[in-house]
Amino acid sequence: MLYPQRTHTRELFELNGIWDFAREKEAIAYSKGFTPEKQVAVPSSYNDLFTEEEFRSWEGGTWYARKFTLPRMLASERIVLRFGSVSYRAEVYLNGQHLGGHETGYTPFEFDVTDIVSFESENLLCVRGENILSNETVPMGNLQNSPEPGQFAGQYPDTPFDFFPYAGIQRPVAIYTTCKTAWLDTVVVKTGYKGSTGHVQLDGRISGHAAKVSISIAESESETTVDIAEGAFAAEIEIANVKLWDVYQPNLYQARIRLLDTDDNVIDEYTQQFGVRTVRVEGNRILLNEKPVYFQGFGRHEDFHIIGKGLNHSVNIRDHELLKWINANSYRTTHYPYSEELIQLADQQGILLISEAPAVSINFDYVNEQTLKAHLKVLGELIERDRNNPSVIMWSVANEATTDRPEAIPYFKELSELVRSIDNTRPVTMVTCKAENDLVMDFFDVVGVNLYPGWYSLPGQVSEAKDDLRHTLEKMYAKFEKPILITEFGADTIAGLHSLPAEQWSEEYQTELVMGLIEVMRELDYVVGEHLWNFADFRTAQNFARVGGNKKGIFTRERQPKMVAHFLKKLWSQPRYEI
Ligand code: GCB
Repeated sequence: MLYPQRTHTRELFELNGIWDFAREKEAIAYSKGFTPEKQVAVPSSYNDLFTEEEFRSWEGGTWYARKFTLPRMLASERIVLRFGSVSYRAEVYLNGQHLGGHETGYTPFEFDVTDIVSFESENLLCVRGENILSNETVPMGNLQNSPEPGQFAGQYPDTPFDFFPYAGIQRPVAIYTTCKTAWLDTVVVKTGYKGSTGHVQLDGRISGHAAKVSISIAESESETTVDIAEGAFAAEIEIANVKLWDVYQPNLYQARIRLLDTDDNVIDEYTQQFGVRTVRVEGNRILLNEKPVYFQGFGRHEDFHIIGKGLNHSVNIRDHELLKWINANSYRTTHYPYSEELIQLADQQGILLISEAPAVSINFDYVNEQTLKAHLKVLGELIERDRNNPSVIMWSVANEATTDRPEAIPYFKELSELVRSIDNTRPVTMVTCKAENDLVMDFFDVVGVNLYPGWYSLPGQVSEAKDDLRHTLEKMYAKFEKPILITEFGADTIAGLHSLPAEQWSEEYQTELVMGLIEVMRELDYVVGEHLWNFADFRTAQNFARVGGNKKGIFTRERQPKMVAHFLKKLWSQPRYEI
């Protein structure tokens, strides 16, 4: 699905702002309009907007409604209604008519509403959201499970993962138009280079009737025209003196794609941005443009005061500024697909992303066929969505599943096969918390591992934690013989709490532990990166181990540095590998 844009042939406007809101408490036809309980902001999570607990922890049906008017000059166009995401599931109604639904939050969906919208009167848009998680959703929830490593059981709300289950219309809602005759549906860009010549393979699908496609790349002054056969086209383009996309050198190209009729009239126009770069694994290295890259960065969350997981450009800008300040080069979109707008920012700013499916804490005590189906669906949607973004250099299919169980083997085999069947241009990882007992690493190119010595084990014992880390990594490498990326390590830390000698929860302890563990990682040549947990403090469900959320942030939730940030900044200012 294409990201919506305004072009010479497409109009675009957003339906963000203030909507009406009500919880579904009665068996009435909300879809035809309802009496609001509250007003709500879109995009935003609804949970932290209001003062009442029953709204904050509400997981059942939520109804959103707003009216909008369409200008008559668009009456001849095809009209599409698009949602950036609604968590966890949505049913959409326009003028009382059911358009359809979408499951698994965090990925976009859209409806052709050409025959339903009115140009004579106001249109009423009603959206039913619902955030009831189960053993058949991805992520899972409401399992009433008992704790085991990697499972955050016994919390309120009952989530087996460690972040607040924010919900609502968390990303933009938009209407865009295309011409009714024909429009570009999808485009896939694959890139490579030889010497100074860039190679771009562009494959697209169209709907409707058009004769050919013209593709021009402004930066390279090239124009190619190809025919359309059975709704598809393919073009190979060369870019002389190509400027590669790289970390903090985000050279981007814009492919202007125009569908033409037999008289060369433009029916549809869309600009697809891309970067020319390659990524692959060789031996113990991940190579970006054939040069080894050492990952220094974080696991993160889309999380901020009041808006929860709602898209906020200001927070996104601040976060990327902090990443640059601290000399990080990468992050993992833990534990779900981040907004398209954030991925685009990473493209523009040259930040490497590991894009993760929302499969966190999958527990094989509860998995059934439906779980796998939901997982495959959302993983496919994520790859379709992000495959043209040069910042995305690896896929992560899951975080901390109980992959020490034999049932995990066929499940993860299927996931890895799906990824490779859609995209063979990026390495694939899975993030384990089972260390050398993991049974599914054979299916992946890079080992991702979360390890918390000095926190969940060996509390307060930095030196023992370092030995423990070394020992675990040695065992893992002996078994898997693949590059290992440390995808999480760290310590909860209350900003402003100090202690000498260092004690758990203090800034001194976080600094000593984190810097000590990094020393060990850097002794081991097969370790290809250090991703700290977490970039910033974040909201979680409630339980006795979480004091106002997870405090493992290197930055506070307000996005100010803790002590350790200054040490990381210094360490990360020197490249790990010689350039
Ligand atoms: C993990 C999880 C992450 C948690 C973190 C922690 O292993 O992947 O979601 O927040 O540990 O702080 O316990």
